[in-house]
Amino acid sequence: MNAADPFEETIVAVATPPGEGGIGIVRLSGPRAVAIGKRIFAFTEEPKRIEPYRLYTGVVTVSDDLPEGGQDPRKKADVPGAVKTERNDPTITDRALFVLMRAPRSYTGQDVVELHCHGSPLLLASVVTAAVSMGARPAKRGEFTQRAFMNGKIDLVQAEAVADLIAAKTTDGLSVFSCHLMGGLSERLSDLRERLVSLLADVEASVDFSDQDIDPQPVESIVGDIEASFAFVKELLGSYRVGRVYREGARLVIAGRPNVGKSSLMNRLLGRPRAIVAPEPGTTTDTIEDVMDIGGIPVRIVDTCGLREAVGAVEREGVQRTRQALDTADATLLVAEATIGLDHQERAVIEAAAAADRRVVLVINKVDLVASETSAPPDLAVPTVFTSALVGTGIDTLKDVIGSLIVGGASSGSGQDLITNARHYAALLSVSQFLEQAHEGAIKHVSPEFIALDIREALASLGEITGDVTTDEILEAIFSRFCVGK
Ligand SMILES: Nc1nc2c(ncn2[C@@H]2O[C@H](COP(=O)(O)OP(=O)(O)OP(=O)(O)O)[C@@H](O)[C@H]2O)c(=O)[nH]1
Ligand SMILES: [Mg+2]
Repeated sequence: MNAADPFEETIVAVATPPGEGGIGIVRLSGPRAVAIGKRIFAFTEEPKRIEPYRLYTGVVTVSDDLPEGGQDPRKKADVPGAVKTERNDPTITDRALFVLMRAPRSYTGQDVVELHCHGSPLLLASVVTAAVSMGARPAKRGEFTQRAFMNGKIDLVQAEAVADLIAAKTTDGLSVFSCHLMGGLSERLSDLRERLVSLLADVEASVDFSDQDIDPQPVESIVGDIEASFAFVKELLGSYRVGRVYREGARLVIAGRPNVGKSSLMNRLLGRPRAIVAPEPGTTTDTIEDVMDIGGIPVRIVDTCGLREAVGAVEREGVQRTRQALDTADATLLVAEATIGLDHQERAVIEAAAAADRRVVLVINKVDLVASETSAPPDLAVPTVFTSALVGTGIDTLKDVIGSLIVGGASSGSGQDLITNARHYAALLSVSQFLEQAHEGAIKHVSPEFIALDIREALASLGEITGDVTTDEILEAIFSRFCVGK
């Protein structure tokens, strides 16, 4: 490492969440982690040599006048575990634990020291300040994980999975991201990489021998190999429709005429009175959103202003917002009343959603008001659920239908090598386009150099996903999503 190497800097941050807690951890990573840690922490029994991966008890002491490299204001704190403030010499101490993870067997691949203190935000901030006064630098967002990536401990897919795992909103999402973190997706991508590399070798061999009298790899076998890789990429791309919602959640818009019970349904789905419900039409004038778990998927439910010929300015704006919400929905609940047949506007919403390949469920609400069993309009090929938001009938069925509509029949939490991330999707799309080009070239017997070029481009796009090929901007964009301390 040279002097300009950012890894030469020792970084420090609070690794536990902000706020008060039983334990708060300050983490140091870098060549001076041990030296700085030892100056802040006094071992109960000073070890001859600090053993890594072993917890030591002791006292953390931070003081405004901690001398450079020197002796020991800790002695001034005669009540360990207490916070003591002396005039002219404020000293803060806490009983704590010290653990060293020695490079390269640590999260970042560098020497890492963790000081496990009590979870006082002020105390932890003081420990960080003390470490900084001793030469550490406050860590940037995601910098510990970025170092893990730079040191080859994890690839970029795994690094991103750390942020996704921390932010997961449902247990199914958690299991998808933990699979990514454990390397499940990386392994599949590396299989693909191997296939493409061997394909490239075959194609390049035929370039080398093309002007000689040696039989190159038969075109059919190259075509077949490209097709196999292409199918594999297509399958991964196809998983994005479901995978995306684990990461970003799905938007479910509840729409329909005024007073049909949209807000009542939202409240029933959420299990609490989130939106105002009233007997007169026009109660909801704006969009109202809330998040819940439906079948393992984080779903953002959007209640809307009833669709109608708007007269006033507020109504017009409300209806306009409903239209916008419908345009960005992953799925729509079109709510109608059991006592009234569907009107043309309701049919139009269903037909528009179906035409735009958006998922829609027809909800026939207020079934408690009709004596005989109602049936779905036979001409509309959409899933239909009969509910009473007032009584609670049909709500579980509705949740099941929404769940399977969003994941499209794939059982939630199954294939865990899903593509969940727009960046991965875009890069894979480009892999598939280059493979398509290579395929076309091979079929048309173009010169193998061109096929080789396409395969190289496909490999470069693939490398962007795992981080074999990357730029500072990509890294900045990824790690700035993290919190400090991760
Ligand atoms: N009988 C019966 N009444 C219902 C049902 N669902 C809702 N209601 C009643 O219908 C009225 C309107 O309900 P809301 O949930 O406010 O309807 P909305 O579609 O949100 O109405 P707007 O916001 O005005 O467009 C209220 O008096 C509800 O109690 C139901 O399933 N059965
Ligand atoms: Mg309403």
